[in-house]
Amino acid sequence: MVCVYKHNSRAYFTVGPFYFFIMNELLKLAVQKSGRLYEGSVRLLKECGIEINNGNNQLRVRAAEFPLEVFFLRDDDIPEYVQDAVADIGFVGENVVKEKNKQVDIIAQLGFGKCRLSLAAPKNGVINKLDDLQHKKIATSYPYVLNDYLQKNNISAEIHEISGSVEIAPRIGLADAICDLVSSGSTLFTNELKEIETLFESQAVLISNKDLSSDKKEILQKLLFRINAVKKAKNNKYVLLNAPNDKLEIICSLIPGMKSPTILPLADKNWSSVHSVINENDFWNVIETLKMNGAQGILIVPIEKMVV
Ligand code: PRT
Ligand code: ZN
Repeated sequence: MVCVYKHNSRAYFTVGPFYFFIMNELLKLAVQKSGRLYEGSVRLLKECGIEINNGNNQLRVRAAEFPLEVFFLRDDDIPEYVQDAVADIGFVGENVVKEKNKQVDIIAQLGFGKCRLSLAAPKNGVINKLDDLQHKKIATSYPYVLNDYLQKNNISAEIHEISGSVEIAPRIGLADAICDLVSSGSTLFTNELKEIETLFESQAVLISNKDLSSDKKEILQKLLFRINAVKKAKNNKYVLLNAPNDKLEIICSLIPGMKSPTILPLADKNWSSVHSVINENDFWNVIETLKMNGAQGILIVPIEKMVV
């Protein structure tokens, strides 16, 4: 049976033991229209159970079964639109947030679009470290963050702002060095440049307007809950192994899991099956130590969602 009722001016409906808010408001999310962050943004929403169909290349699309409206924009515009409440939240590179310097809150790191902003100079030239940039010309699309970084390090250099193909600037005589995003390093390599200093590491982040209504904050919390479950699942693996009973204590201490491991008896009375969760970061060390302590038949399985 479905029941609809009101409490504190909010509408709810219940289906059996479950209850749902009836959201009148939609949270407006800005994502990149096309480019390096588009795929990751849509994939993350999908992993959160939020389907958006941008088949006709529309500017805005209503998500299915979640109170979200997605705006497709150029990444450079997203911080300003979020600051001005044209959008409530956005997925955008932290590098763009820092460069645009708008009044927005960074709520979460999203784990894709990873890169770093670095200074680079010709491979066989005289510039090998930050101090060598004194009174030199640097080409960049990041004049604000570069200027800030140079000032903090007492370097006086001439900044040339260019909007694309920064990596060719030294070769055509426009600048002595560049400041640009690097991910694999192959663009620097192809252009015979070497990295001399990293200003910061970056990845896609979730930014928010500073004055969301309480309804919108509530939707944002629901979205964050899903994003965190997806991120945790990606950082963890489910592990199943067989352990001799006299080694159970040490093996369980190596893979404590979320609360504690599950231990199930095997047909062979001297052995047990242990199930737990293992973090991606120290994965190989832990697996080697498990083996050294007698674990056998170790199976590692990906986790789709993880709610702690
Ligand atoms: O059209 P719109 O303005 O929306 O997009 P855009 O062309 O300005 O941005 P886009 O799609 O190129 O990048 C969007 C975001 O992706 C950036 O703001 C970063 O947050 C992130 N990102 C991650 C990168 C890179 N990696 C990256 N490698 N953005 C750009 N690059 C470029 C870099 O500028 C350089 O030209 O790739 C080259 C270096 O790559 P490697 O692999 O050769 O080192
Ligand atoms: Zn851009």
